[in-house]
Order: sequence, then structure tokens, then C-alpha cells
Amino acid sequence: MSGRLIVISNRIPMGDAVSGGLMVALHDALAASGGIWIGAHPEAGQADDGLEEVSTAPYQRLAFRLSEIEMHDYYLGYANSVLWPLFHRRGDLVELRPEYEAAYRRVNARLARIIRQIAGPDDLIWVHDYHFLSLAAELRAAGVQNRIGFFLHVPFPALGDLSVLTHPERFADELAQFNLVGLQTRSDVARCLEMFRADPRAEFMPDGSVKFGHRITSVRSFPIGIDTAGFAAEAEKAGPNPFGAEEPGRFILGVDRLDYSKGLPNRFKGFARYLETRTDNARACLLQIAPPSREQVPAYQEITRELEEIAGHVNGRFAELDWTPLRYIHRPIARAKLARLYRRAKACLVTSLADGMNLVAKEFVAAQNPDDPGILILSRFAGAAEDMTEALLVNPYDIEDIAKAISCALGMSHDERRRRHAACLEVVQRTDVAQWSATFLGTLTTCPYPREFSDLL
Ligand code: GDG
Repeated sequence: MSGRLIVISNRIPMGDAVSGGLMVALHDALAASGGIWIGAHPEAGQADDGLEEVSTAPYQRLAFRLSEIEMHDYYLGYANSVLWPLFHRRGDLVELRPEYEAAYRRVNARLARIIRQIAGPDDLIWVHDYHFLSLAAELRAAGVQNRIGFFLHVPFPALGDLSVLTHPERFADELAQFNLVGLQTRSDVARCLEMFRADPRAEFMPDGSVKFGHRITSVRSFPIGIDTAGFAAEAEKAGPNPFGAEEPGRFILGVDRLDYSKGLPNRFKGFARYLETRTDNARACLLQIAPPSREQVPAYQEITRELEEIAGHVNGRFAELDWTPLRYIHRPIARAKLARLYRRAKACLVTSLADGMNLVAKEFVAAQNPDDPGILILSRFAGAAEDMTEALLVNPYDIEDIAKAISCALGMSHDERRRRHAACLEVVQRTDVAQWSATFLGTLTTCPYPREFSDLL
């Protein structure tokens, strides 16, 4: 790569410590090429074309400010009350308001002006996620001709669902301004190509890329992963027992940002059904860690209330004086502690109703002791299920299915646990996060890019 790498994501690490798989992967990619990472400052401020330096070594981290109104209309509004529910098949939760879409366009246009000021002709631009769908279109309008890649962390919507948008026809047009559209799974790619196929403005090139006007865009899957070796090492480290004196015995673990896409109510109900139908009397507990997320959005307040209610019912019905079957923690847990919890768990429950990939599934597998591993119960609707076919796959809408999977995981033979874990671990190792960023950037650097219309003739 001759130029620098410029990464744009909604969140950027603010302090010196860079933690979390995605943050670390982008940090490493930037440190290697010497680049710039641009993201939104977590605190609202003066919304102008300025950037604030958050860190300089070994690459620049720059933050732009959103105004209070933009925080509300762009971030909580269009990004998280229109696009997030739409992309997670919850059209019923979409809140269409003209001021939301206007703020989204304004923020993307402002960011395009900012990037135009700093991008050199050979810099690669890598845009992350649904907060910046129209950024390439704005950059092109501002005259930026650089290679621009886009990675969508969430599921690609079905063609019919896009009609929920006020201007569905803009979606394909804006995506086509990126040279490379990276998606999590092969099914996401199929849905994206279906959208282009249905659009009379799009044509398919012999190599499968899409010609849209005078642009060509490649659509490929790049399943995201974690820092597998690093996470395994963290989980293996002997540390204090995370439970202290309150050891729960056999437990199943759930770890999710509290989000309606993660299927938490059905998970709790599936666990209750397991308790109701189990044939042995051995106790098992469900430990659910669900730190709050997007609390100002009404749909998140509603799911929080619903979960508290179900958790209360389950414990009211099944708890004993010396046993709490459902432990629900609505606060974040430190990462090192989380890694140790994964390793001690007999099973991990991932019941997303829709999920781009689901890194928790990968973290759990990486953290296991391969000689005595726990079992991953994984929703068919998480992107991770496309390759991790040896997990216990469940239909998260079917409570009976979740209950049976819990029973099966807890009673599984040692041999079968080892075989399933080895197969899942192979996937987690093969698709780790360093490989993900290297493959994406390699493809962005080499995908077809005619800069002039005449190149297409
Ligand atoms: C989006 C897509 C896609 C959770 N609770 C705590 C905690 N976590 C960490 C987990 C994991 C991360 O948060 C969650 O990642 P997921 O992938 O499961 O889900 P999203 O946040 O929805 O991420 C998703 C991902 O982007 C990447 O492309 O896989 O589909 O929706 O790393 O461990 N971490 C700590 N304490 C907690 O309490 N420290």
C-alpha cells in the first residue's frame, strides 16, 4: 500500500488503552501503515468542520464533534432508530422522521468535507458500518477519487425490508459509490447482489462486480473474528475466581449488549422451559451479563423492562433458599474477568434474532480448555452460524428448541464436546481479526477501479 490508511468509524478509542477485538485490529492495521483514524467524540460539542486530536502515536486519532441535536437526530435517531432496527428485521420499531434523515445526511456531508481536506491521492479510505452509508457518495460529490471501502458490521437487509426507508432508491446508489462493499457472510452478499439485480440502473460485470453508472463496486464477504490467540491466553491466565465465595456451580453464560436483536426474552424463557422439563435434579444456573446500551432510545427502555420482569418470574418460580437459577447482571464486567467466566462456563447461549456475526460466540470458543470444553449454543440467525456449523444450532424463536439445546449441552459426552469444540475452534482460528483486516485491505487495494468512464468501454 503506497498511501496511508484512513479509517472512519463511529467509535474511536479515546485513551491510550485500546481494547476489544475490532478496536485492536484497526489499531494494528493503522500502526502498520501509519494512518489516521477518525470517529465521533463521545461528548456533544460545536458541530463544525474541525477535528480534535485524541492521540498521535503511532498514528493519528482524530475526533469530530456532533451537536446535541445531531446526537439525538443522527446517532440515536437515524442510525439507531431507523437503520439499526431495519437491518435487524424490526421494521415495526423504525421511527421515520424527516429531521433524522436530514441530520444523517448533514453529518455524512460534513465528514466528507473534513476527509477531503486531509486525504492524499494514494490514501485508502475504510469506512465502517451503518452510520456512514452515504459517506462515499458525499466524498465523490466533493471530488474525492480515492479507493473507498465499506464494511457493514450488521446484517444486510432483505430487498423487501428496504422499502421501509423514505428513499429506498438511494440506498443502492450510495453503496455503489464505494469500490468495495464488505459484508459479514455469504448470505449477506447474496442479499446485497439481489438488491443490485433488482435495480435497472445496475449491470453485472463478468467478474461478478457491479457496474452502477460510471462506478464499479465489488461485493464480498469478510467474516470478522477476534484476536483468538490473545483472548485464549487471557482466559487461560490463572486469576482470582471471578465469583469469590458465591460460586454458582454448573452455569451457562450469556454475554450481550442489552439489545432487542439479541433475543434475550426468548433465552430466559427457553432456560425456564429447560428448568421445567429437565429430568435430572442437577442444578444449573444461567448467568446473563447484559450491560446497558442506547438507553435513551424507547425500544431499549422497553426491552430492559421486559427482561427484568421475565427474570423476576423465572426466579420467583424456580429459586430455592440456597439457589438462584437466573443471575442477571445489567452492568459491564471487566474483560479479563469475562474471559475467565467464559472458560468456567459449561455452555454459552447466543440466541440472536438477527446478528451480523456475534463475537461472543467466537470469544467463548477461544476461551475453552480444549480438553474439557464447554458447548456453544448458537442461533441460526447469527452470522457466526454460517461457518460454525458444529455449534449446537438453535432457532431462537422456538423456546422448546432452546430448552432442548440446553439439556443436550449439559448432558453431552466428553468425546462429542471435544469434537464439536475442535471444529468450532478451527473456524475461530482461521477467521481471526488480523486475517479479516488484512484480507479486506488486500481486496480493496486490488479490486477493479476504473477512474474514468472511458475505462469501462
Ligand atoms: C456488532 C454487530 C458483530 C459485552 N458485554 C461486555 C463486553 N461485551 C463485549 C463482548 C464482545 C462485544 O462486546 C459484543 O460483540 P458482538 O459481536 O457480540 O455484538 P455487537 O456489539 O452487537 O457488535 C455484531 C460486531 O459488531 C463486529 O462486527 O459481530 O454482529 O452487531 O466483544 O465480549 N465486554 C466487556 N464487558 C461486558 O460486560 N468487557
